[in-house]
Amino acid sequence: MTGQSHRGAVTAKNWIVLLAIIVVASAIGIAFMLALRWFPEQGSNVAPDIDTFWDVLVIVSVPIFVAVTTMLLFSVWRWRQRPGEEDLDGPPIHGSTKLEVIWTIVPTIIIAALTTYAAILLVDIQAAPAKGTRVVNVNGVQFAWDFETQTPDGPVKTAKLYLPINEPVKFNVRSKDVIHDFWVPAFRLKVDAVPGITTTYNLTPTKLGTFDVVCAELCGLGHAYMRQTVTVMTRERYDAMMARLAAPAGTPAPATDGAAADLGKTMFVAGNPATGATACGACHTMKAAGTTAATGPNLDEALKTANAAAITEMIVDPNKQVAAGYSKGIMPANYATTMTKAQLAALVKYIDQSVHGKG
Ligand code: HEC
Ligand SMILES: [Cu+2]
Repeated sequence: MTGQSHRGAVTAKNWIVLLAIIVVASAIGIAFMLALRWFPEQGSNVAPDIDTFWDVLVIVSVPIFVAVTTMLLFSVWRWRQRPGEEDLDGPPIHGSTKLEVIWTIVPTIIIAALTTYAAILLVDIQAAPAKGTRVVNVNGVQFAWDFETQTPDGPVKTAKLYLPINEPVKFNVRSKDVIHDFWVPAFRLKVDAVPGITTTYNLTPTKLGTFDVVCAELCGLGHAYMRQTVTVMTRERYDAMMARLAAPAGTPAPATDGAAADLGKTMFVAGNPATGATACGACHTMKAAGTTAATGPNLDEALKTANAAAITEMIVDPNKQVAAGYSKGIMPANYATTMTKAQLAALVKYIDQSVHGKG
């Protein structure tokens, strides 16, 4: 048996209360959302525009969320089933063309307006860079970025990104293997690094300091280690830095044994940012170096019986023999080119001594 449950129409008083709730809750919601610090400091010329865009999205979407939630809760409360109404049915509804037109057109206008705003903003901040803009080639590879900057002394390859403040820069982003995504949160812009094509964006760093560079596309087991830094410096410091990095290789080899051990440890713990050699300690545990990472084998155990020659081979050609239980392709295979012979020798000597307790 069916019957009808009537609760009476929504009164003008109901509407006033509902509207008041929506207005007050929206105001509180917007104030709260705008007070939160969503982003890191603004490090580029485009950051303020993008943060403003975010604020606009917050201001538009909070009232919609609040209104929908309020009406939903009101309906659940108002038309809830009461004892004895288990077999009743609501009055039949035949739709309302007027309502349907409104709830199609209003969201369409809101979305179209926001999309237009976003498109104009994007075109605006990605206007073609002026001629002569500094170009940095950004290369993604599992699992590191390297940066190649043209300088008067030739190209300089670094694992840390260096930029002068208040000078526009264009990034040419490429990948050598899978899809990565070049992102400096403080700069706000990001773009995929796609094998086979070059993607770009340009901006002007506006804040001195060191900021994170991260990969924003899950690219394999070492994805989380794909974190480097960008240092924005004054033009004078930048020029001096580039001139130093562009100096021909073959920096004087350390003279004494003590210095060689220091160099070996430095290579292990810090790698060689200037050439893109990732620090071993980022992935390996080795007691003497004080590192505890577990992406690769614990070297104290893995190298118990290995001699210097074997260690050298495992470093320069890690895919020749992959350690049991680990995947191929995580350990960088570029150490033969990112380290000088002297650095490699010092590193191997340091590891050999460390794991065999001769340190
Ligand atoms: C991104 C992470 C990562 C970095 C950086 C890294 N490795 Fe590895 N390494 C691995 C993984 C994973 C394996 C195991 C798979 C393999 O053998 O290729 C491995 C294997 C090894 C092995 C062989 C161990 C065995 O049991 O056979 C040695 C030796 C080694 N790494 C030394 C180094 C040294 C020295 C450096 C720095 C120059 C370094 N690794 C940098 C991840 C890394
Ligand atoms: Cu990546």
